[in-house]
Amino acid sequence: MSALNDLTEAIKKGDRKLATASTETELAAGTSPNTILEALIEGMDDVGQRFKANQIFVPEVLIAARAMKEAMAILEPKLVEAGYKPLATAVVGTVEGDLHDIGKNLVVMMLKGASFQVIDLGTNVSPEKFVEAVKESGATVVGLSALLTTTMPAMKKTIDAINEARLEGVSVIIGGAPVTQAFADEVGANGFAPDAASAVDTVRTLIN
Ligand code: B1M
Repeated sequence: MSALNDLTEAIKKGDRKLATASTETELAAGTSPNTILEALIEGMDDVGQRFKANQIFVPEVLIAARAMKEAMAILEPKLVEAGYKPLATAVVGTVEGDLHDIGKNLVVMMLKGASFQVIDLGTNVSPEKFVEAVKESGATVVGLSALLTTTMPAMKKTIDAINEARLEGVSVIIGGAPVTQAFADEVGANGFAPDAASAVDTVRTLIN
């Protein structure tokens, strides 16, 4: 099997040693950083699809994401040298009053794995902080996560703040266990996703 196939398989299996060794082998062989990135993304896409289909669960996704992260740490400087541009920049966080971050972290990992630059604001993020981060970074995507019914209104507050700040060309996607498409429509979000893999699909649609 070629090292590029090894790379995709390493991410699918969450084998960080194979992921980092194959990345180094490919770089040493002169393979372009973009080609290596595509192989990594192919692995992560597969993980996302199997997660969506309930064939694998959160621990497997976290293990795959860790392998991806370690391979990316080797690849990133080479991508920068090669003038690589991420698909888009996304600002992601859990809304004000809410400290749950496991689902949000999965969304962040999946987006990174799909070639997005992600600014992770963490948890308990105020509307003002989201607006400030978008202004500073020029992000075109904002991802909001909420796990509590009591913090769902903070999603609307954040969307209202983004609209009031007249941030041009910014799409907002929301998600989290109590969040539904109907709620997303009600609060004026541009997109909703029930899980982290679907979040990547939705964001890809929003930026096109
Ligand atoms: Co809390 N908690 N919790 N909790 N907690 C829930 C959410 C709850 C349902 C438990 C219950 O009562 N059955 C309940 C909410 C009830 C409600 O609102 N109706 C609850 C409560 C009440 C509370 C406290 C108020 C408890 C208390 O102190 N009395 C308190 C609140 C603290 C606060 O936030 N201010 C609290 C605290 C905590 C812990 C700190 C102990 C811990 C969080 C640790 C952490 O996140 N670092 C915790 C946990 C772990 C849970 C449960 C058990 C698990 C949540 C989780 O991580 N799920 C949860 C009960 C449950 O769900 N079984 C519960 C796994 C995660 C992968 O799923 O986050 O849904 P999820 O993410 C999914 C999708 O929703 C989606 O993709 C992810 C992966 O596919 N998704 C997005 C998420 N964000 C997205 C964003 C997107 C798109 C998709 O686009 C941007």
